[in-house]
Amino acid sequence: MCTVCGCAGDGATISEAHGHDHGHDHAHHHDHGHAHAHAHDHGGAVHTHADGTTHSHAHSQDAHPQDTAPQDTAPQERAGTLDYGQGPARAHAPGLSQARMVEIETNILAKNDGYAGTNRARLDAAGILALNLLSGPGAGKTTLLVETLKALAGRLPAAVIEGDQQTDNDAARIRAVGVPAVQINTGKGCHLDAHMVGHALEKLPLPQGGVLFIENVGNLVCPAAFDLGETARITLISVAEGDDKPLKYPDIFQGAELVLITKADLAPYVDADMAALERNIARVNPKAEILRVSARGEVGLARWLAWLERRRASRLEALAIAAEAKARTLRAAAGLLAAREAHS
Ligand SMILES: Nc1nc2c(ncn2[C@@H]2O[C@H](COP(=O)(O)OP(=O)(O)O)[C@@H](O)[C@H]2O)c(=O)[nH]1
Ligand SMILES: [Mg+2]
Repeated sequence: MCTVCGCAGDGATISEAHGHDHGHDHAHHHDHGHAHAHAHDHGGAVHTHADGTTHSHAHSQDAHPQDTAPQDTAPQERAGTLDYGQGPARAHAPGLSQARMVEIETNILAKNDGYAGTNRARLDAAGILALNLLSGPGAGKTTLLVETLKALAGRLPAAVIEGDQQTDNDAARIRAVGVPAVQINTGKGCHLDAHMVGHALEKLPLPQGGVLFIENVGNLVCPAAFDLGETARITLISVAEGDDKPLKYPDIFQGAELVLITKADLAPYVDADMAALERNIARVNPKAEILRVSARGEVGLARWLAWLERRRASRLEALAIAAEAKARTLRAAAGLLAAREAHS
């Protein structure tokens, strides 16, 4: 995953929910282990930091002799394929041993999980259904969101966090339909992480009892590894991407509760084999629900909206059950205390 590209959100900036600009970006330092990743990844690569400073690292492998473990980094070879995904890290980076990659990953993900837990607690407290939308670039996430938000207007509260490497185009598209949106620019980063989302949550009017859509950076690989504190993941794949993509990029499909096959209107023009695509999604994730949708001509839009309403209802019900259980525990504790006092 991201130990390969070293991306850990350096240079990320976060915009205001209503697009107000204070004349500068809000840059945040992200303390989740990238110091390690930077010290060892891309020898000589230039890094831009949150404070705008830029510097390059030009470490030779000699400086970190413990990182070189040729037996670890050799790919498995079979029938014309060099497979770099078989070691403990299931990835490869020049000059890094598998053990070091696992250590870096574990550090980054443990810190991320801490922030994700904080986000989750906040979203639980506000009764929010938070959906992490994942896809390759251009699968139609923002277009579907715009159509969805228009349809939901006045029915349930919503807000959006947008993730892209650069520009606030997508947040502007969301704000144009009257829904608050915060844009996160990840700079060289290829995914959102829970720390960035935590900052974005501070800038949003939280849609109490409603839905928070988090549009992740368009990328079928890295975003899969990062828990943002979401309630559920939705993976989108357009009919034009090829029916074998779930097999080629399984991670992004495996964690999804729902897979949306987008741009269904284009299926006849791109020779899409919908049955094969659905079969391949089911092979990597048999539990995922699959819906075909189009933002043109409204194919499947009603079923998608019904899924959203259902999911929001089940989310609120689950939170209510948890709150009742907690209330029972508190009452039992109070009863126990009262009984003890009566005895003493
Ligand atoms: N024909 C068709 N085009 C779509 C559909 N959804 C999105 N697009 C187009 O696909 C391109 C990428 O869409 P966008 O929403 O920006 O994708 P994102 O990168 O996943 O947010 C744009 O040119 C959209 O107009 C759809 O359902 N049908
Ligand atoms: Mg988009």
